[in-house]
Amino acid sequence: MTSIPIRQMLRKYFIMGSQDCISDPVEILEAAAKAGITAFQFREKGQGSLSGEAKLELGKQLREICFHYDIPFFINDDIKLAEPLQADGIHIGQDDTPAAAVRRQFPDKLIGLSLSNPDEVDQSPLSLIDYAGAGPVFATGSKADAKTAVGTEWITSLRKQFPDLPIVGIGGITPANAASVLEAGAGGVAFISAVSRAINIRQAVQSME
Ligand code: TZP
Ligand code: MG
Repeated sequence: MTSIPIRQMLRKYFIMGSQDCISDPVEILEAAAKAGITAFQFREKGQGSLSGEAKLELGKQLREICFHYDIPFFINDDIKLAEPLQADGIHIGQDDTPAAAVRRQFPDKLIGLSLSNPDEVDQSPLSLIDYAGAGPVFATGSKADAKTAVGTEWITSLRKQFPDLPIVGIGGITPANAASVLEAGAGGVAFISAVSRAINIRQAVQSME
């Protein structure tokens, strides 16, 4: 289990599965790790994604890289992989296993929850989670069922309502707009395509500020 403080790990949070990658996911994660990402989420999901044994095998390779570079490893949704992949945390959406059940099953793991609008905030047990993923801040092409982009105003509003909640912005975040997400009050930025499809991964990660 990682001892890195949650706020530090949210700073540059890379999310990816093989479906997001323009080349070998293992090489992409290795390059992103060397360039300074602060957390990784394995999100093998959507069109073209792996399942079953192939998903587990890729997860193990990505997990090894995170161990090597001391980068906290999160699993998206698929809580049955949390133990086999020795995940530090689990990220869930509003339609996944409820946070209360995840917390019961994994008292010692970190839990992240997606928050896209005030109704979701009202129905979410925020005291049980470790951080909120707020967005999509900008339009995204990486999630087929993404909700409407909510802008940096959503970050501002969450920050005002919950001054102590660790928040990471997600959705359409690039080196060109990351600063606006941080200035709105997010503790960090989460991104898929800006790095998984980057020509220069090092430059993309380093300029997320
Ligand atoms: N949740 C909200 S937007 C999104 C997820 C998983 C996709 C983010 O991908 P990108 O490529 O950084 O827009
Ligand atoms: Mg989900």
